[in-house]
Amino acid sequence: MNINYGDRIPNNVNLSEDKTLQRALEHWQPEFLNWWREMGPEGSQGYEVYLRTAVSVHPSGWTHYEHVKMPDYRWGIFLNPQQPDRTIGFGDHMGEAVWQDVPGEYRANLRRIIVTQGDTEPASVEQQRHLGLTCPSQYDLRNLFQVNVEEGRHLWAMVYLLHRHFGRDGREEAEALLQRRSGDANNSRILGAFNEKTPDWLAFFMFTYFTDRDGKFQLCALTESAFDPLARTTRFMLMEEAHHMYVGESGVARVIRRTCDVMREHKTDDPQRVRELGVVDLPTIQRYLNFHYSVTLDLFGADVSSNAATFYSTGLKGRYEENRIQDDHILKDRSYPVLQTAGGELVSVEAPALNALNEKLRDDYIKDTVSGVGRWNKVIQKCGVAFRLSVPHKGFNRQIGALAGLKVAPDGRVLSPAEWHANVHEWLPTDDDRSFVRSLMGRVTDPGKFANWIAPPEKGVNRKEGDFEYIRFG
Ligand code: BYC
Repeated sequence: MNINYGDRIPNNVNLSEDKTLQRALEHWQPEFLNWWREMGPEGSQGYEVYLRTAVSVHPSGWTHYEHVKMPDYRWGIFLNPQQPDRTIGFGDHMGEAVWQDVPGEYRANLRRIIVTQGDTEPASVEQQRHLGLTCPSQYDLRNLFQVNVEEGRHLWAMVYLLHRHFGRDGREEAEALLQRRSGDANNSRILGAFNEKTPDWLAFFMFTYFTDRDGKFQLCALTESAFDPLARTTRFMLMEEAHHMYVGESGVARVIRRTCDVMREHKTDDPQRVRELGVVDLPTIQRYLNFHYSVTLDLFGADVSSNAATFYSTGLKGRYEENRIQDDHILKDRSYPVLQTAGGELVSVEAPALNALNEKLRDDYIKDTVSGVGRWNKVIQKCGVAFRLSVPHKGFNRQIGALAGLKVAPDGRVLSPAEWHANVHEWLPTDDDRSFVRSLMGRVTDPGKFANWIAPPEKGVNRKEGDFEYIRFG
């Protein structure tokens, strides 16, 4: 297979000169395309989609928009420019020069972190594979596809690191990333949330708001890494992550706005009546929020984790905004609060700070998340509706860590299994909620038209006018 490297694979890693990398990619790229055809957006291969392609790390490298068939998308490999004299900012190697190659003793752990990160990217494309069939508009369909191709690029980013720095086992891991499948009982994706279905567009917007935000925090922690190629790659990925979270936040806001407009117009706050009017009632939105939030909290790992301590001490993974934190960046004699149960209640106890780093990142995530929920509440408030959304307690519906399996109400009360089962239908989406939301999902593809259950966006992509043809269906 002949690849014109500079053109076909935009990159700043000197691909045209790197024969080893070329050989690895020549093998992997066709397999990636096979995976894309099999597991990428269903029925979309012939569409020409108005997509943004990253063509350089310069800020103007982002302004490249054109109609392109997705299998022809130019998945590129970009690392943010190397910062001369960068030193390690935390852990046992603090103050030493960052590494351009993988130290032998940290190879297994680094590979594991890169593989875990890489695995989430194709997983999310698989989860979102059927959504295009029920898109609420061309604008939204285009955003879905943009998210999908960028997750594909994030996979490339991790595969580049595996191919370039991990030899044969890196190549094997890169292949395995194309073989696991979201939700497959025999060969599932690594982390729990990436094996859940994304069955409808409300779930998609919640996923991009909540779960892509886990991406933001995990990537931020990896931008601190002593392994400089990982730090520089993840720094660049964060630019794309920001767009995904925007799709989520604005998507949910538009669903809320439409619901509130209909409630006001028909002077009703009865969820059943609201449903009859063809929009998503606010309690159902709250239940979706509870689900996606709690499933995403699990992605941060166990509250007390020796893996997390090792990753930090050895310099592989830092904290969110490490250099803004005022402490010794070694954390050996510090503590951090985590939750436990005692006497049927959740209580806060101090754990060694090094072991509690997953919990610290989860807490940083929670702060960031809550502010966006506040912005959704402003939309509701502006419409004069009394309802308010909120995030449930950190212990609600957890499956990973010390709180796993505990029955905790959204307000933090520890419940008996019987109390939980009697009330869970008010807190998590029921089969009925999901089939109602599914029943709203038609397919709207006329330029400038939107499904009844969602308000139009405030502005078009790349300042395009409302009836712009984002997709040429061919
Ligand atoms: N599901 O010591 P612990 C994104 C396992 S999202 C299933 O706490 P550790 C994106 C764990 O593997 C960001 N299993 O684990 C978003 C371990 O297994 P072993 C993705 C889980 O190592 C949207 C055991 O439980 N990036 O980019 O601290 C669209 C003990 O746990 C889960 C990263 O995650 C789970 N949720 O793990 C597209 C960054 N959690 O060793 C993309 C890389 C834990 O006992 N990953 N386990 O067999 C890491 O830094 C860490 O591995 C984790 C925490 C954050 C996942």
